[in-house]
Amino acid sequence: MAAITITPLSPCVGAEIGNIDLREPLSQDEVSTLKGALGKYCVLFFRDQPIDLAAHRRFAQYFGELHIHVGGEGTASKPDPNYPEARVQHFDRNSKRVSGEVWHTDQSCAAIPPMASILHQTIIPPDGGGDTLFASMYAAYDALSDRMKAFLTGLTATHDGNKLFDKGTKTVYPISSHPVIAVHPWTGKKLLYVNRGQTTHLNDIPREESDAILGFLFQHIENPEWQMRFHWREHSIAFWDNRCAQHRAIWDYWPNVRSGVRVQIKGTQPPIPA
Ligand SMILES: O=C(O)CCC(=O)C(=O)O
Ligand SMILES: [Fe+2]
Repeated sequence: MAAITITPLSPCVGAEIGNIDLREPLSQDEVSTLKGALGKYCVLFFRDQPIDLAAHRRFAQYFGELHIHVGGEGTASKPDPNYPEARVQHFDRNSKRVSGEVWHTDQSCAAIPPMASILHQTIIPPDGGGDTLFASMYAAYDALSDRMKAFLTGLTATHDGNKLFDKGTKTVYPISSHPVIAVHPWTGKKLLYVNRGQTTHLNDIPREESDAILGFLFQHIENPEWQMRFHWREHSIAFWDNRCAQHRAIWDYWPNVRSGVRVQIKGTQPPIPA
């Protein structure tokens, strides 16, 4: 079979992978090409991949162990009854909310957040809705002024699952501190590591300063210059690097159905300070 192809979809983030069949095992060469592309483009997309859960799990396991969601009962997605590390993300007329409607990094409240997420959509709304936005945190960091980069370097921030997940459940959500500027362990590139979904405050500075700076950073992260919008088709897959990408789901398709399955890959270490 011809070598896999990598086609960038925007200048800063996202690439489509071609010449690959995820129903079949991958070669070591293919896996290392995908790893290189993931760290570089932050999110990889695959089209027309009608995989079952076994192939989905096998694909994820080329990159690490499978991760179990730390959100417990407080999430819009639900665990697969047989494989708790797989989450069913089914939304329809009866849904009160969907997963990921605010810009975020998946489970940054965890001491070791998941390294990556792999989402496979099986039912797509008929009206063209249900896109997902992705943003590059490398580009968001690079665009800061040298003064702001210097100020943020060495700071840590608190990430609290209570900010994002449902209140009033029995689940005790994690709370962790992570560097505001982190280094990607594969590429060595610096990135901005705070997110609207879970970051509550910058540590060791007054709350007023923290609120103002985080307010600026959240807005900065959401600048369309370093984001892209992915339009799903049936059996599309998005594989995002949860260290250098943030994402946001768009719920513009109610009362239509959108249905997918996601597995996540465990992180191997906490975010590395720059
Ligand atoms: O449904 C989507 O487009 C993404 C939802 C989300 O935030 C996630 O799967 O982590
Ligand atoms: Fe998410």
